[in-house]
Amino acid sequence: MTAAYRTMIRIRILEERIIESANRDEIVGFVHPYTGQEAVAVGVLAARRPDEWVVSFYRCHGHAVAAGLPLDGIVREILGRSGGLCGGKGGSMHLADRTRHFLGASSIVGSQLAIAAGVAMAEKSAAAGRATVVFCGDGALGTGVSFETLSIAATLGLPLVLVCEDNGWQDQTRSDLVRHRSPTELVAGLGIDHLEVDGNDVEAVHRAAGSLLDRCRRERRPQVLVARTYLRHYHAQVGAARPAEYRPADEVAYWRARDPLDIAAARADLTDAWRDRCREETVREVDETFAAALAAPPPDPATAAKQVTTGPVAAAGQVTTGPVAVAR
Ligand SMILES: Cc1ncc(C[n+]2csc(CCOP(=O)(O)OP(=O)(O)O)c2C)c(N)n1
Ligand SMILES: [Mg+2]
Repeated sequence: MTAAYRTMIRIRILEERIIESANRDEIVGFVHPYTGQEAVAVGVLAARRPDEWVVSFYRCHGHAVAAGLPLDGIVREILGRSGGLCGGKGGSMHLADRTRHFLGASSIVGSQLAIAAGVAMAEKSAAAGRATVVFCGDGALGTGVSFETLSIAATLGLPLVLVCEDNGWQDQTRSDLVRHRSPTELVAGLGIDHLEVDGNDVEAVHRAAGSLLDRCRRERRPQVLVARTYLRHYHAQVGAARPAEYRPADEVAYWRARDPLDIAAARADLTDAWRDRCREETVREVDETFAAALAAPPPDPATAAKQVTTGPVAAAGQVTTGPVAVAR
């Protein structure tokens, strides 16, 4: 439990530092903070095997940290610096690290399900018996591509574990205003194995994810975990521009009182002194990482067309044939 707590606070402090940086206009493009949802990434990814593929979406910082990607590479990528995980050219919404089986993150809502289903299709015929993990928001379950993907995954028996982070909102729209059924009801309607869990309770998430992953590896068919959670901050900001609070005050207060870090600390009897020390150590680590990243140069313009690969066939740094190469 202390390891889970450490990873959760690492995500929390990283996100708080990212928000500070965005407020100073140090980050180009959108930033989607993961604060409040830390227990989902940490609980799920502690249950995956390190060689199982993970596919994420634009709210990907927490998934990247929980998957064990290096903090330095994450921060440099978000700040658009050389040495970033994708050479500083992908930014906040596109963290990827194939060496750690973190395939990448997509900013097109729902598209990550189809990408992950393709990975699971390849894994189905492999001998390793691995599951593929994909994260999505609750709004993503309203997209056509998610239904097509879940339907084909169930039909073909793809070893896919979908983790739906149900924070009740999609950007500044309440999900129940635009979606006829809850994520659990939608998945149940498709006849897919699923569990619903308190997404702010890291232990409960870990237990549920562990059992779904086991069943997925054993029985080779899709599984869905719906984790009820909430964002502590807001949907996203661009540079320093962020929305005023758009959610009801009592709802925000309810969830703020259910902080996943507090729940984990109470469960493991972590003292305030231990938590303070842990916070201080993490703040120091994150501050040092940011200082080094901010001192690093932006990507060399000469590398602009490098790493524009279309698949494992292409060697790193090579531009493969196809529209991108033609456009050059
Ligand atoms: C196909 C597509 N439509 C719309 C958008 C704009 N958009 C970005 S995030 C978002 C809300 C998605 O909500 P949800 O899936 O619940 O995830 P959350 O942001 O709450 O984590 C929308 C509509 C997009 N990126 N892609
Ligand atoms: Mg949502």
